[in-house]
Amino acid sequence: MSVFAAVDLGASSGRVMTADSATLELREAHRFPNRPVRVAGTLHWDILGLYRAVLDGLRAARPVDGIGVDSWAVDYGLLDALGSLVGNPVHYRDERTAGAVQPPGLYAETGCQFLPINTIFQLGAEHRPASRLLLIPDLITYWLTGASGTELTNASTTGLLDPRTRDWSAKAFLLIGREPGLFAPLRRPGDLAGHLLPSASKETGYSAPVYTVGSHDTASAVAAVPAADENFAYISSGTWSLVGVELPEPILTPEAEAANFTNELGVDGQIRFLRNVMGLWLLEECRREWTVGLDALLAEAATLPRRSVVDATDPRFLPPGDMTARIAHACRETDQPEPETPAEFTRCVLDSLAEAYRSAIEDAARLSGRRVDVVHIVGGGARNTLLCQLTADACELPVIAGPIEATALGNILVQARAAGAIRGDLRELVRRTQPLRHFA
Ligand code: LFR
Repeated sequence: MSVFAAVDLGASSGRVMTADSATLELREAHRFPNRPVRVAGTLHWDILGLYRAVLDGLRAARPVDGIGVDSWAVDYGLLDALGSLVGNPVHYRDERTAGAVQPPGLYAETGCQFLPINTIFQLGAEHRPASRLLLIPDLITYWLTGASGTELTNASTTGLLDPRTRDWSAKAFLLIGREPGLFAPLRRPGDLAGHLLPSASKETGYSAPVYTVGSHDTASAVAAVPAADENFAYISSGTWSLVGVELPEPILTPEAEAANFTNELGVDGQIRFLRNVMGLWLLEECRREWTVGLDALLAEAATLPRRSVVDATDPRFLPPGDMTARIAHACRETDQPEPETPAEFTRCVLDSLAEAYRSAIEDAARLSGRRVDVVHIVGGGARNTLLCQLTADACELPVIAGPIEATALGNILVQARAAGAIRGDLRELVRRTQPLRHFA
């Protein structure tokens, strides 16, 4: 039996989780907040604080047989010729990309849904000179091991990769006047990234191999969806909700572009054909204005009727701050009653999410021809009983909720398979070992 540690950095919190290859029972070694910092008008990630917390978490995890790192996508750190960090990574919610527009022809090349946060648009607004760019999980892996690479699933969110060749798109790089050599060489989930450097081992108290995993958190989460066959839709529900189907090949048609669907790579080369929905970010941001606890809010929201629904894919909800005012404004604009109490806002957010899920699943099925018999909700949102039920009602499909820590589990499964500690169908292992809840 071997034990593996997943470093999973989310937009509002990070965690180090462990599981052994026999039971796949997840244990939390360390959980820590991830609080962005605005400096001189720019919103940054506190990357060194996060790295400190990763080391603390790995020490708390005790000796493990492998480590893998995943995080949110699209963001990066820049290094100089000596490998030192150039400035602090900028948060994708910073306004520097607010004016971004999709160049014609780009979608047919990269299959990336137009979102101003995409790396390609961030690079358009980037003025710091650098020799090398490392995506966030690759940067943490670099600090742990000294080895640099660009993990493929995360590379597919940059807007610079061609999902057909699974390699960089020369055309996309030409558009922004950069060279693919800015990125470290591509590596794949399951590759050995390296071993903990002596300086890192000193902090953790042990040495261990570091594996490349689906370093895009959504790739790891969808790897741990307990689907029994291909006729399913998934909702990876956390700060964002990523909603779609899994396909063997990308869809790069004008119809897919118009429907704002993206083609991201999965851990075994699958395509995640999905739409980004704002997700529980809407509620997290509202809650920063209130003092009521989440359980009380959800209990009261469950007693309320559905009243107003806003478009939970609207980029106006992207930046932080004033969320209740923005939601109320969106209701007013569409002649719907404005929520007034925290419970009413909560109900409006959850109904809006359920509605956005229904629309994304219908569009995914229509555009791909894939039949959807069941909806899997994984991630933190799988804990939210009201959201799961509203989703089942809106989609008129059965919903299976869980695992809640799908990302950490997907991360560990890929390491364990690479190390030869587990074999066979990863999803079958998830079905056999993880608690799931059913909604109809
Ligand atoms: C989810 C996620 C999404 C990505 C967004 C921004 O945590 O990784 O897949 O679109 O964050 O990076």
